[in-house]
Amino acid sequence: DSSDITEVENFTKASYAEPNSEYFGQLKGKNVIYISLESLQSFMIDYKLNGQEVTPFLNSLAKDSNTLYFKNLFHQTGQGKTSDAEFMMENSIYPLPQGSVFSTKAENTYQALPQLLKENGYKDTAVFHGNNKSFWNREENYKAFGYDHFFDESYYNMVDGHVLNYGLEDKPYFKESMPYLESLKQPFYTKFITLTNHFPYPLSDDKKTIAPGDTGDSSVDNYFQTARYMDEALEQFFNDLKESGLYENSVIVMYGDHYGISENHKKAMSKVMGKDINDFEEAQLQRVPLFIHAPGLEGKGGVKDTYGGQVDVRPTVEHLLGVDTKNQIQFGTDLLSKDHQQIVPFRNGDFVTPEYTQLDDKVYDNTTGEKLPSTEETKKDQELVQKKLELSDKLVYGDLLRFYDLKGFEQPKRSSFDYSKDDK
Ligand code: GP9
Ligand code: MN
Repeated sequence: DSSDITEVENFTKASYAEPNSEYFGQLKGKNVIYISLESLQSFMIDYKLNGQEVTPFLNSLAKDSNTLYFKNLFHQTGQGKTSDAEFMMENSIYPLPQGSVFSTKAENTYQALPQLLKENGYKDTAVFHGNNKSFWNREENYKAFGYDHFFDESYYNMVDGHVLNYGLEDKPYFKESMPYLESLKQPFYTKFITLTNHFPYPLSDDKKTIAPGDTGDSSVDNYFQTARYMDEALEQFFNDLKESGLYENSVIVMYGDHYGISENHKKAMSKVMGKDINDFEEAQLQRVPLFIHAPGLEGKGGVKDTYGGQVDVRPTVEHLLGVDTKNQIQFGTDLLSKDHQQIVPFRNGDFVTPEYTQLDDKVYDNTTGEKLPSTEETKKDQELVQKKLELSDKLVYGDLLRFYDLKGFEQPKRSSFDYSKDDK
């Protein structure tokens, strides 16, 4: 009931982190392009396989002075995988401990980023994805989030040789997206969801431009090849954005959605990483890359070692866009703020801080990987993590945002969206 929303409101507002004045509004009015990087883990950035970079384009972006590259960002997804990551990016709320929030809670009231930005001068919102719009119940969630357009597989040429695994391959996908993107009113808010770097990482031989790994575990070995393909697709997309003129006026936010190599591949990953992958190291591998790239950063980028999670991306981006978030209900905080607290919950209640990692109530020193005794401090951090997850779940299960009156926010009307109406 409404006393529950008050509890959530008091908690989230108490953890609000003031924007960093060096960055607040730096990207005001820019087009926003999110890209979900399927299954990309941070260890791939700058990784060399047989002396060769796997993701040379992303590596170069990570070093670009117009990129904020976060190397200590962790995914916080549960069983909803890609869709859980989308949920956090746009709501700054945790996904569910069991099942997928997209599949079960699409009828909830949300105050999601696409709709929020419409209240801040954005004129069009769109998602691009080369799979069926019903996958992960996306269509229903996107209506609740305020998306005007959803270019799903019905807008692309799903022809032999271009379709693999879950849908359209990334290169034709980005290529065919360009005319739709250019048709949007500016400034726009958009999201692209890549697919090719998805388990079990198949790719036809003529599209492989790097040799596979040599661990003998085929999904790990092939992962390098599909990641390279995705990297090339992204470079092609950046070039097309430049050619269209959109690049100069856009911010491109790219994030790894979740791990690609599960804990069932520790043996192969030990070979890849050159060290024994135990539980502690497995937790460190849950880092996913976050790039915020924009010419409008005017050289204020850099590699950031701040610890954070996917729930923190929304307030970070909003503040760069000059959007005041003080009254928003959100569980994340601005990664660029000096008030950002570096305690990163995983969805199962484990957590990571810059100093230590807690897994199953066991505490590990990040420098040595050795076990440490619990202390007052670790117990306090654990309580905070539990409180966050508990209140977030209360919010979602109780559909509590329907009781929260966010000033200036207009609830999107589901019936006003028809995702089959755009010209093909
Ligand atoms: C499917 C794509 C992959 O449309 O998002 O889903 P995943 O299995 O990674 O959640
Ligand atoms: Mn995914």
